[in-house]
This record gives sequence, C-alpha cells and structure tokens, in this order.
Amino acid sequence: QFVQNIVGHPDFQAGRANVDFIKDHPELFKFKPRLDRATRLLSFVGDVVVNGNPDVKNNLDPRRKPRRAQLPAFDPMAAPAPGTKQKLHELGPAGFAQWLRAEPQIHYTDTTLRDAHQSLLATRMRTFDMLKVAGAYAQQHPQTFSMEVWGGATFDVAMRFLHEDPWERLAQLRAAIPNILLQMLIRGANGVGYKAYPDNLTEKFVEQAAETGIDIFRIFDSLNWLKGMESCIGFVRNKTDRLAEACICYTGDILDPKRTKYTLEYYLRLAKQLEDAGAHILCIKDMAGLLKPYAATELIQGLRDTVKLPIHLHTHDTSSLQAATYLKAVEAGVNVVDVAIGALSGLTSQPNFNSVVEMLRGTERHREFNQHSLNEFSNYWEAVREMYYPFESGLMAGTSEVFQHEIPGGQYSNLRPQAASLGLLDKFEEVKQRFADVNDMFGDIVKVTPSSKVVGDMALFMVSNSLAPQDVLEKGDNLSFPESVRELFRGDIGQPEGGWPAELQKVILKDEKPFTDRPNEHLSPINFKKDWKNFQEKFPGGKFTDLLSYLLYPKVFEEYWSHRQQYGDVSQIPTKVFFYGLQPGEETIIEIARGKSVIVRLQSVGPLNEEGCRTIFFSLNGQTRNLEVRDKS
Ligand code: 3PY
Ligand code: ZN
Repeated sequence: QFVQNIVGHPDFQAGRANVDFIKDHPELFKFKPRLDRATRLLSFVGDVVVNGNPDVKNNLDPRRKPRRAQLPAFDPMAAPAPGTKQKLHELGPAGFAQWLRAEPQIHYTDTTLRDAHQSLLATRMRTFDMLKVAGAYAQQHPQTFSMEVWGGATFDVAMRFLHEDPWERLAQLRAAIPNILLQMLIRGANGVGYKAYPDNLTEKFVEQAAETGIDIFRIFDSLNWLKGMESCIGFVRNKTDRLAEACICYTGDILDPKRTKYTLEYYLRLAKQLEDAGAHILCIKDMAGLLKPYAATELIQGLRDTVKLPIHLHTHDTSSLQAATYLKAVEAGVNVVDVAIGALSGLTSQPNFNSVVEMLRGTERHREFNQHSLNEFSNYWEAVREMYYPFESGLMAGTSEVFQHEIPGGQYSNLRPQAASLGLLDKFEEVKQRFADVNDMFGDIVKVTPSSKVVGDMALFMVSNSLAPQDVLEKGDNLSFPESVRELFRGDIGQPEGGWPAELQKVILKDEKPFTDRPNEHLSPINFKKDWKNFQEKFPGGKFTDLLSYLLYPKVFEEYWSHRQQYGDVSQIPTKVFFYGLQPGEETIIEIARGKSVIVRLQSVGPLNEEGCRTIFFSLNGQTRNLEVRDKS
C-alpha cells in the first residue's frame, strides 16, 4: 500500500519527487484498512441485496424460483481413468493426429462449458457451476475426446460481467479434469478479441494458454483468410507441444448451384492450404448451422480425399436439423463431432450429446457412454440453467429462417439484447432481414466473430436509421457509418474471398485508404519487459496472465481489477446469490478459501439513512456482522 501511495502520487508521477518527498507527505503513511476476505465478499452480497446485480436487475421475473441442482453421482475418492490427455502425451501431436484419423469409432467434443452457454445464455455461465461437476464429469466420461472450455467470447465476458479471472477458470478446470483434452476457440490474428493484435501478443497468449491447460487450439479467421490463421497455427506448432486445429468456416450451401462463391472446391482448396500451413486437425466450423445433411456427405468425403488430417465437425442446431447432418457426417467418415449436454443443447447451441450417442447405438461407429450418467449431468444443467433465465435468447423453436439470415448461433443470443438496448426489439424481424441484406451488400462474406458482429452492427444501424440497402449507396456520402464497419472495410480484420465491393468501400471509407496486407503488420510489437514493469507498478500483485488480459482488454481489465480489489474473488459466491442476493432469513455457504467455508445469513436490511446508505445485518458463522451499503436507487 505504501508503494502504491508513492507511485500513485501526482508529484511522483510528474517527476517532482526529491529527497524530502516522503518527509513532506505524511499522507503516504495513511493506509486504507484491508478488509478480510469474508467481509469483502459480504459487501458484494450486501450490494446485490440493496441495489441488485446490474447485469440482471432490469430483467427479473419474480415468478421464477430456480430449483436446487442435484449433483450427478460420482466417487470423490476415485481417480479418473486416463483419457485423450494421456494419449496426446504418449503420442505427441503428430502421432496423435494420425491415431485420430484412423479411429473407427466416432469421438465427441463436449461444448457445454463454452459454446453452449455462449450460444444460449449470452456467455454468462459462471466458473462456480462448472467446477461443481467438472471432476465428476472427468471421472464418469473419460472417453470424451475433448471439452471446449475456453476462448471465444468467454474470455472477456468472464471479466466484464462475471468479475472473474478467465485464467483462473482455466487452471481450475484443468486441475479438475486431468484426463480429457481441453480445447479453446481462438480467432487467429484477432486472438480472443475483436481486432488484430500484435503477433508477439498472440504468441505469448498461446504459450500461456498451453501452460495453463489448453491442449487443442481451434483456430479460425472470421473471413476464412489464410493469412489471418497462419501465424497462430505456427505459434501452436512451434511454441507448444499441443494440437493446432484449423478451421474452414462453412457458409452458403454447396448444394445450391446459384451460390457460386463458397463451393465444394473452395472449401477443399482452403483445407489443403491449412494442412500445408501446419494444422494437425481440420475443423469444419459451421457457426450458423448451415451445413445440411447431404452437403455434409459431399464435404466430408471430399475432405477425406483431399487432406490426411482428422476431421472435426462443429455446428449449431438453430434449424433443428443438425442431428441429421451428424448422421451423414458420421457415415462419410468424420472423426469428431461437437455436442452439448442435453439441457444445454439444441436451438442456437450444439446438437444433443445424450441423443446423438443414442442415434448411433448399435452401429459400427458407436462409442459407448453411460447414458444414465449423461442424463444426470443434463438434469444438473437443467436446474442450473433456470438461474440464468435473464440471459435466455427467447428463441423457442428451431427455425429454418437461419438459412436466409445466416446469423451464427453464438451471436444470436447477443443480437436480441443488442437490439433491445436500442429500442428495436419490436423490429427484430427487420433486423434479421437486414442482416441478410448487409451480407449481400458486403459481397456475401463469411460471418463469424468478429465479421458477424460488424454485419450485426450495420444491420442495427440501418434499422435504427430506416435505411434500405439502396439508400446506403445513394445517401452514403452523408452517412457516418459505425466505426466497426469502417474498420472492416479498411482491412482491419482481414480480406474476404474476392475482395470488398469497391463502390460500397468508397462510400464507407470516404477518403481513407484501405490496406490489403496483414493488419498485424501495422502494429508495433509489445515490449513485454517494459510493459510488465509498468503493469506491476499500476496493478501491484498482478500476475503475468493478468498483463495479457490487460493488453487484450485494457478497460475491461481495469474495471475487473478494481472490482477484485474491492470485493475479492466473487467467483466463489453461489450463482443464485451472485445474481439475486439473499432474502431476509435466507442462508448460503461461501467457500472463501480452499476447504474454508463460511455460513452467511441475511438477517435484515435497515432503512435508508441520511447519508443515503442502509445498514445490512448478516450473520457470519453465527456472529452478527453489519455493513453500510450505499443505496444507488
Ligand atoms: C466466437 O468467436 O466467439 C465464436 O463462437 C465464433 O463462432
Ligand atoms: Zn460455435
């Protein structure tokens, strides 16, 4: 604290600190008393009790009474059986890829802890609910190929809304799941962000993610631009002993003769380039769920003939057809498919793990799973999901509309609240239509984060300003387009197949010059030595992984950090209490440190006092504690 007081002092920062600096400033010795861990967590709970959790408070439904989730059966004393993690260690990445390609039975990736909740619940699943069952899952289902647990939007959402450290989440999951490969989604040169980052930052990020627990890096580019993926594939191959899984993002429809841009030949060519760039595994990333069953047959047969890599299929079940796609893909020789546990599957999430296993039972490619246990996990997640109701997307049934609008599953659950925040919820149908129009205007591009976000931004911009597609070109000179649209057309996130439509590009960029080389070439590399030193001064006690979070998301990290200083590690608070607080007389247990729990009971909330605060009476392990909480209403 003393050092903090010194370096934070304006005179010190302005270089006006002479030998008498400490003597002249007695206030440097004034320390804010550091609250103990339990009190800091209590003050968070107290704040939610008085003011609500800002992330849900405008979306509450008092009729909802989330149930207590029942944990699946497992033996806490038994070690999990060895799985793919040990196999990778034994064979090394190249040997592992060869082994996988030759596997006769189908493999499954469980996406429950990443894409499923990103696509259904706006990425809000907390580490708390994951850790409750992670160890049990590792023990009960060690034959799972991999678990997607990290990356994509989870990285920033963990800090931004859940006030959690994403690196700690990963480390904790790694410790709980020592036997199954853990995988992440990385947006190539855009890392886990929405823009290009200096290459040496992505390189450090990859190294650190591998060290913390990632085994498979699923790498994609939001425009299928090879240059956006090559360096990341190289970092995984050359700087780690983990697996580089490179993606072809699937868009359009290879069976539709009118769609001539993204043909079977296009995908096969890209797959070969990814193999040549060093990928160990090839992923078909069908982010919107557009790969229809008979198209899957053609694509997977074509890929098996074109590359020697194992093939991993990812889809979203938005249309509710994708189990049929998996059936055809399995028949055509796909090696791994992505599924989510029953209660977090379907709609904009992945197909249902429990049901897909049953679909293949009795066939040659079936892999045995304990269905009773899978259903226990599903029941657990069903009860947990009830606590996240404010984040549900509102999509009630599968929709074939997705074949028109092509909105990715992971974006759908976010686009609605984005539209709502602009007062456009009643015009959501129009937003979806504009999404499709914008895709046409942009030249039919691959739409996945971050390119899909830009298409969404443009669609919302057009609906807000009552603009039809022809208006954009006609009135474009007088329009000021969203910043993300200008960045896209400038080349900030890469180049699309066939380039940008020139006329629209001119209207959007006006006099600004676009570039066509790698956006990363325009960025100075990070000076880690200098930045680490500055970081430690600004955030004393911060870890190296915190520096990476800061470099990727400076503002989000700063807010996360100050929350952490004020309240401690809130990931320990049970989800119901985290979002909804406690009612007078209600009790909860919080594990404040490994093996050390406290029982917290809310006794009463006092009236508003003259300072605008309320006194809250808690009992902590039976002893009364009162706290002053500012009422922000
Ligand atoms: C992400 O990048 O977050 C995605 O899930 C893309 O599908
Ligand atoms: Zn996805």
